[in-house]
Amino acid sequence: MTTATTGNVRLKKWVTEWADVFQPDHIHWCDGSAEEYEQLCRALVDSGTFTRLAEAKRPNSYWAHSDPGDVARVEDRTFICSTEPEDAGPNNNWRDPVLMRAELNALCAGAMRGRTMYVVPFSMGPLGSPIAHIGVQLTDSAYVATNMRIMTRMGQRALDVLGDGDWVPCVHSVGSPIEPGRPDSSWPCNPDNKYIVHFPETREIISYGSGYGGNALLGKKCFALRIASVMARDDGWLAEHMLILKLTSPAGESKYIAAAFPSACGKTNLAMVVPTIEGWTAETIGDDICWMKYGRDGRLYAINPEAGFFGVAPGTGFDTNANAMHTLSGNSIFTNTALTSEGDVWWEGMSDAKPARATDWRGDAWTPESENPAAHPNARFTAPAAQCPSIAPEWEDPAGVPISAILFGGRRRSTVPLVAQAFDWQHGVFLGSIMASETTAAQQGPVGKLRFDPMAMLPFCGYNMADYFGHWLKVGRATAGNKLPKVFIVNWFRRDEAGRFLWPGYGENSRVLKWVFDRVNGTADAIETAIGYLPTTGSLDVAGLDVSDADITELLSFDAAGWSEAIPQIEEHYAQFGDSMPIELTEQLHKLAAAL
Ligand code: TSX
Ligand code: MN
Repeated sequence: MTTATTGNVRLKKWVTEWADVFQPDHIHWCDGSAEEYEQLCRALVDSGTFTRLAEAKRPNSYWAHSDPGDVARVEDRTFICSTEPEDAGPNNNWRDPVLMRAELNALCAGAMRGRTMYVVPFSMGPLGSPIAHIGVQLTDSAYVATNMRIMTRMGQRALDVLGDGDWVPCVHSVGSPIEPGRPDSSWPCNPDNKYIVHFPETREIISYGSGYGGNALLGKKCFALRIASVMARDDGWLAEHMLILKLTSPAGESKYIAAAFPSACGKTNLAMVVPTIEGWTAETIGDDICWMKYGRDGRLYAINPEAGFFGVAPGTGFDTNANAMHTLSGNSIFTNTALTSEGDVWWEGMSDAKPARATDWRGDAWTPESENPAAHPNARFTAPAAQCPSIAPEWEDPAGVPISAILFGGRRRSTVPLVAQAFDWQHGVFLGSIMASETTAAQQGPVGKLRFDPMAMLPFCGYNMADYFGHWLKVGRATAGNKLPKVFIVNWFRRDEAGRFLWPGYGENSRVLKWVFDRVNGTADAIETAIGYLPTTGSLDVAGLDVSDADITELLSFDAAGWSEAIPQIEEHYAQFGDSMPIELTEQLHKLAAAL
């Protein structure tokens, strides 16, 4: 196989040291070439991990299904190992870094026996961008190496950018050495002994026991959010769980919008939205992560640190997200979807027509009469962002794109209006810090209680969330107020008493984006309420929209009673952070309570 080379002495030493611990049979430095990708895929087909899809259906694409015990991120096995527990905060599982290192060293000893250790150099962000950062992942999973090639700029070109510089060390093992003479499993992992560990002070990641997504593709949640949030805190920038989209008006003016949503709110759908309103276009920069640094002009410039989409498949179809469907028409990897008898993939929500016969995500025979879903609810596609029809031409601009607006979205059946604008940055940080979704029967615990997910970062902030709020406030003080993005809250999920959605969502969300665009330009009307500026009925474009006036009024109403009810829950949410909570935010809460 072709191999990458580097003159980085420290990198070579680090690789040798870990090879001594893991004791792999072989070491392979990934160069990121197409030939290498093909060979890795062929090896994965031979080991039973990959099934190649029918070339006529989905060229150069593969289907994989995981161990049923390794299908999602494991938050209870995710650790932040700062020296002081207070630096991890109540939002993280803290472990002593010295003890954790000892525990991991014991686990990792010989863990790659019988396997190849892949050295995967990668850039998070366009190569050489001043907003980008380099990582190097060691992994004994060829599945991970192939996914990393889609999700990042991987291989020799990342090493060339690294030169003699610094990288974020990412160490990964599936924790399943091959005993001599024993066959390998098609999805090696260690389902009962997973560790997703972050050392924020030394900016290191060690992941053990899982081969799945966010646990194993370490550039994504572990590096680009948890470790990067710490780097951003220390160096004055923002690493956020946000999509980035470009919105262009009929007059040809473009603005860039970043938006944070908790999981299951349709972030990827919004990133690829097709506007319903005449003359407006939306293009995609990123669907999950946004790194923002100040430019010379005092504005925040954003990049998408990723090069692909690792999206939830179920619910993705031509009716809900046509751009995503086109993106994954080839050169993609599918994990825990169903495999049809015709050699294509399928999942619930992909099409109304179900395949007559399929293999479900567990590898069992499936028909439409089967009781279980064909795809796992967390089934994923891994697809190159460059294949997205709505990708903006400047998505790889090393300078990034200037952000004009930041949206914080939640899934709220009541209280939160369709859209509101924060009074200023500080108030915007307050609204982001109280983002929440109502609990449903799908979650454990009582139904209808607020589950807070500040800035959609609860599982991804690598340090104390109260300090993170403080950092957001500090970032806002670093430039002139008029250079900062305007902050908004949005909620596509308001319902009436009968449980009917009041807002059609999807492409119609472009009407909300238009109001945001016009507010940034100062051309849309609003009325001031206790929670921010709400659109006047005339200022939201509802022309040709099949929603009753009563529903629009309800969507844009200020629900004083609902907000009053939420205040004690917000107080409880803030109280968990104790004295670390920034005074500015508790003052914002007092002000809101008083105004109600
Ligand atoms: O992604 C969604 N978006 C954003 C789209 C750009 N979803 C799916 C969320 C789960 C991943 C939505 N669901 C959205 C939305 O705006 N809105 C809703 C709620 C909804 C669901 C079905 C309808 C309407 C709203 N159906 C009809 O009105 C017929
Ligand atoms: Mn995400």
